[in-house]
Amino acid sequence: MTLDLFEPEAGPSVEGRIEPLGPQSCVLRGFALPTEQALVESIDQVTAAAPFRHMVTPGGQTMSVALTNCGPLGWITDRRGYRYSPVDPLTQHPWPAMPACFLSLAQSAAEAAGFADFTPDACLINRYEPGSRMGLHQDRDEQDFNQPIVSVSLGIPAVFQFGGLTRQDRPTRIPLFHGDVVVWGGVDRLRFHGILTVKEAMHPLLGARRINFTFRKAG
Ligand code: MD3
Ligand code: FE
Repeated sequence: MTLDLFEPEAGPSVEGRIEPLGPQSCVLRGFALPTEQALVESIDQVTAAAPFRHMVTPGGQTMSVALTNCGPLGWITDRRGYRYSPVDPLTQHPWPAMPACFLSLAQSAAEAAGFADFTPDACLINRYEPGSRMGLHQDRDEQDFNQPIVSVSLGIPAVFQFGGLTRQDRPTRIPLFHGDVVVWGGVDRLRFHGILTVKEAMHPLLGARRINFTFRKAG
């Protein structure tokens, strides 16, 4: 008998690692792990052209999360409001193109979660350092709430808060780790959500940082 050095590790298939969050949302644990290297290289390429920056909310608060974007549209905020823009306000140049490994990950995750034909035109990249947080909010700046949202977590862990359709609904807490992908759609699309203050930690690829990228069809 010959030894097959290329036999994959025994373990659960992707179907075995789906955790439902709500009626139409789920966590795909570790779904991004096979492409982590390409994803981190692509983040470095995007941020070389469009660096992370701390934006200001319409209320005048500087966000603790730093952000940038890639793809045809990018989410921005300033004193005038929240919106999508085809250009980076720092340069007035178009956002960097969406890397192929980003797009194929978003599409295969949406499909694994039951959303066929997802064609995102926006990818928001958030950078959390220890102490960063994102308060409870809804994502309502997109044209079509029937389109799902896919989010990818890399680096140090964070606790995701998943609420209901009103701010008063008590959120549940879900830990998110390096490589986890979350998909939201349908009745869960407008649920309040946020990220608790990120704790001090270290990740071998990304250091003391959590990177989250969120794919949306905004236009
Ligand atoms: C849940 N980002 O950028 S994952 C955001 O981890 C944002 O950086 C968080 O919320 C992060 O707006 C959370 C993304 C996410 C996006 C849309 C959702 C979670 C969602 C819509 C409905 C429910
Ligand atoms: Fe959000």
